[in-house]
Formats: sequence, structure tokens, C-alpha cells
Amino acid sequence: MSDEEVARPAAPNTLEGTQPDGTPARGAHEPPEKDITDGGPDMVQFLDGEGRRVPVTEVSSPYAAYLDDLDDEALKGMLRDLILVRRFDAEGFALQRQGELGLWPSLLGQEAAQVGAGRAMRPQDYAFPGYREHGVAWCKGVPPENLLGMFRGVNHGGWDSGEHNFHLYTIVIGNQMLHGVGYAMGVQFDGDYATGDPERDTAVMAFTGDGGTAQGDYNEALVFAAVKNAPVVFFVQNNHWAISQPNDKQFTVPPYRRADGFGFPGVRVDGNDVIASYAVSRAALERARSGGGPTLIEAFTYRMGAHTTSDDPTKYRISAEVDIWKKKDPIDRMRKYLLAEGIVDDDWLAAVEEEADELARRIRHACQTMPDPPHEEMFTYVYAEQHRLVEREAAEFAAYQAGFEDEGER
Ligand SMILES: Cc1ncc(C[n+]2csc(CCOP(=O)(O)OP(=O)(O)O)c2C)c(N)n1
Repeated sequence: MSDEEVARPAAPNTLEGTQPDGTPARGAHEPPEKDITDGGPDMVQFLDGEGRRVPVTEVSSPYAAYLDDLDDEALKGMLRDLILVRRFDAEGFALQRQGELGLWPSLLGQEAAQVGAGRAMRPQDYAFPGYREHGVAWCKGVPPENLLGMFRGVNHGGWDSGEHNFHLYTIVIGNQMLHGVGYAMGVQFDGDYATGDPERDTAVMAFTGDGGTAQGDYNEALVFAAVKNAPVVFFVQNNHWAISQPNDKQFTVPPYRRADGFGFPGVRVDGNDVIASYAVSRAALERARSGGGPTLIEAFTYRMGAHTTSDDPTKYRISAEVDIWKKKDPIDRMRKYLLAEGIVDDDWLAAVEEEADELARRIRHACQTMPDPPHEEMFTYVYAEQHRLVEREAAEFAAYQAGFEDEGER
């Protein structure tokens, strides 16, 4: 041990040394105090951590029929989605580290929850994301490179929400739940639900994290959805942390059970099991489209990386917890399942890896060559129509810029 190490005082965080009250802290490699990796008997699951089909239970049986719709091509498509989305996300992270993006919120570990939900949606169904829903965006057909613009600071969103039925990312926690319910009520006013026409009937899916469930907006949205019987599915990705705040700082009753108090069903699904996420989402979306009203889905999952590239989870999270979740990896389990069933083989997997490399190259190039927008453009899309305040601000900004031109002439 070097002199420097001997002289170093115990770190004042809870991972080593002592806690603020003087008691010894838990070591980084001790097991978590309580097992947050077990979703309990209410959780719908079809594939275990090893990629084996688990027997259908009373809890999972209402959803099992939806798996019949998944032929080999659909299953392969889901695994391909998982692999490509993970690769896209890793490239976003790398681009941030290389100074090409200001920030990146990684979805590492949450791919299955999102791909399952995204694949269950029909083209006319509308998604309202937070800022981490890259997998849903992928399934809704948003070009992945377009997700980078806002994080690069060159636009306010980067895609046409109406074209993909995928709203712009929302940074204000929980706010998108209100947007989603508002849109769902619009669907009701237009009569675009419960007609029996599969091309017309529409549902909305609004996504948030566990932290979002503590927000006022979230709770207001659920009240409105319930009393209006709106065609909306609330999809909570319980990734166990809201930045540094664990679940027990956010609720005393888990999100899926709180749905009961609002007056609609809540279901907990294994968010690392893509086919379970798909089946539960299909059921909830069909219920919404046919006039049955809202459902809350809690996808029990884990944020494997940092909250964003600005965060350092080693300051508040013990690594033993992460190690347990690594064994529940959503891609490993789907890969094992499809290999064991003979639905994919090594050649197929190698081809998808090659496709992932190509995707990474494409988005890197797109990111680095994104043009800087004219400054005036920041005023262009604030409101759908002309707005006096925005016009005044734009004029003030133009005058400010013109001041620099004068300076250059002197
Ligand atoms: C209204 C509001 N309050 C606080 C923040 C700061 N903030 C950004 S992310 C975050 C935690 C969100 O956690 P969670 O909802 O679990 O989503 P996750 O990022 O884990 O997916 C907070 C508090 C914010 N963006 N908006």
C-alpha cells in the first residue's frame, strides 16, 4: 500500500468508509440490503434469465395467447431490434464522450421493455415518450440519427411527430403523461376508437420512469384518464432509480398496484423479457382501442448505466446490485431462447452484428455532419401559429445580432 493510500481519508459516501452518522457503510461488493431484482409473484414473465420458457401461471395466462401471433420472423425481428437499438444507444454514449453531443440518456438494460411495447403498437397508435425511449422511437420508425439533434443542440426535436406518431422527447418529468391523456381524449372526440375497424381504432401509450410516478402531472393524468375512460396505456419503466433516488424515495406501494386506486387495471411485467412486454402491451392497447379504458403497465427493469452522461452512479449505487441485474440481460436471454429453439443461428447473429456496425457508422456520420441551424430558427417552431411575444423576441434577437455586424465594420 502506498503512502498516499494510507494517508487518504475514508470517502464520505456510502460506498466505503463511514456514513454521515458514523456507522460503517456497506461495501461496494456486499449484496444489496434488500433484493430489488425480484419482481414477485404478480409479475408476468414468459422467459427467465436463462432464456427458458417458464410455465404459464394464473398471472400470465391472460396474455399467453398473444404469443401465438409471434411467428419465427417476428421473434427474429424482436431480437434484431434489441441488438440494433443497443448498438445505437452505445454509439450515442460514445458520441457524447467524444464531445459530439451535449448529453446522452442511455437506455442500456431497458431495450426489451421498449421493443416489446413498441412492437405491440399499431402505426396509428400514438407514443408520448420521456427522453430515454430510443427503442420505442426505433419501432415507430423514427430514423435513429434524428434522435441526436436535440442532444447535439441543433434542433428542438429532430423529427416530425405527426409523421411517426411519436411525440418529441419531453424533459419535464411526467409531463408527457398529461400530453398523452389529452391526445387520447382527442381520439375520443374524433370517434377514432371502439369502432371495430382495426385501421381506425387508436390508442395512446405514454412512457415514464419510476421517478415520474411521484410527479403531480403523472397523478393528474391518471385521474383524467380514469374519469374519461380515455384510450391510453401508461407504461412505467421501473428502472429502480430516479437519478440517485431509489424506489423507496418515490413510493410505498409499487406503481402497478397504485393503478387500482385510480380505478383501472395495473399489471407488472418483466421488463427484461421482450415477449412478455409485447404480450402485456398488446392486451392493454387492444383494451384501450376497443373502449375498455386505461391500463397501467409497470415494466420491472433496471438502468444498467448512469442516468445520463452527466451522472456517476458509483456515488450512490452498489455494484453488487448491478452485477445481479447483469444476469437478467434482456438480449442474452432472447438470444439464448432463439438459439435453443433453432430459430436463429450463429450466421444470422453475425449478420445482425454487421448490420449494427453499419448502423453505428451511419449515425456517427449523420451526427458529425449535422448542419448548425440559422439562429433565427429557434423562434420558428415555438408555437404552431404566429405569436406576438415570440415575434418581439425574434426581432430583439435580430437587432442584437446586427450589433455584432456593426462592430465588424469598425
Ligand atoms: C419536473 C422535473 N423535475 C425534475 C427534473 C430533473 N430530473 C431529470 S431526470 C430526473 C429523474 C427521472 O427519473 P425517472 O422518472 O425514474 O426516469 P429515468 O430517467 O430513470 O428513466 C429528474 C428528477 C426534471 N427534468 N423535471
